Amino acid sequence: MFGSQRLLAVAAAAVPAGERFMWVPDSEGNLHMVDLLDVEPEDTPVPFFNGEKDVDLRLYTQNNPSTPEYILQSDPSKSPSFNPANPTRFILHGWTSSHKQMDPIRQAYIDTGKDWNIVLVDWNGPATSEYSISKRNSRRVGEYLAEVILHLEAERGLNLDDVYIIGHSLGGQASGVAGNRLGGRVARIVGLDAAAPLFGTTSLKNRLDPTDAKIVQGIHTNGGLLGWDDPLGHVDFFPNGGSSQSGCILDVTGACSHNRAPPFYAESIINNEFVGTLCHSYKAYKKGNCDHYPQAVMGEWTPAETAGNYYLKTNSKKPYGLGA
Ligand SMILES: [Ca+2]
Repeated sequence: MFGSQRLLAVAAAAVPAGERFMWVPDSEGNLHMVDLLDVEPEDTPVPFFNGEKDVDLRLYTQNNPSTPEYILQSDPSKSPSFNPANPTRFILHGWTSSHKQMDPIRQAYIDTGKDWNIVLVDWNGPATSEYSISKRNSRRVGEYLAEVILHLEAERGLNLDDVYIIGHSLGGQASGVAGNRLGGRVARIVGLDAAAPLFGTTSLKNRLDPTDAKIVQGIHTNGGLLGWDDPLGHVDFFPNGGSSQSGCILDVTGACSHNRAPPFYAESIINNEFVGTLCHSYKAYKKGNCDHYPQAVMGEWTPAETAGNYYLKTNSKKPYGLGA
């Protein structure tokens, strides 16, 4: 980051909440000014959006662990390894990113040795616009994903009881849109620090909330800045309090903390030592006031009946999980 940008970042961080502009870092760490009042009517059409062209659905299985097949509604022969008998996971990246950001999650599923349909949803083109435009595009990505899931259900035997949608940042909000258009029938949606900027006035139809799946889990790592602060699911996890992550030094833009959520999830798949404790605040959790309350693991293996707000601490580097 250039020196002047760093100064601006510090200045932006010093601006009290409620101001009009904020700086949002892209996947390269460059800062972009976002006008928080630049909110279009919610259902503004998205011109030139072509789901099959703009969104790649990259399927990986134990047959093709690292070379994708592409799920196309128009040509099922491109994804012969899809097996409806296996659990399916759709994984969405965030703003200015690509499937590469979420590849460690693919690897973790493969490393379990179990059979899965792992689908990395790459929407890099629509994600790489001005933030407000990408925010609007993310709604269409969610709608397109819902169309594809309906197609897979009708034509290829996909069972929505075996489907999780996992999305980071803008991809987390897009996951909620997909779930909404599917009538909340998907088994689980996980919002990995689901995006906050410009979503403050967005209706529940177009952002992640508990009606979007049978179980919605929120994992909050930069709540109050780049990520959604309040609980948004049936169960919400707040690692290190949910706003600032261990080892993220001088994280004035929030990028380091925000981008911890995907590696937390990847680790949770293969080696889940993220043990949360039900509590009413991080302060109370740290004091030990909730030590006698229920515990649950965060991420892929959270038991279905888990509900409420869970707090945990993590390491500052891999492996992040600390155990009970
Ligand atoms: Ca919703």
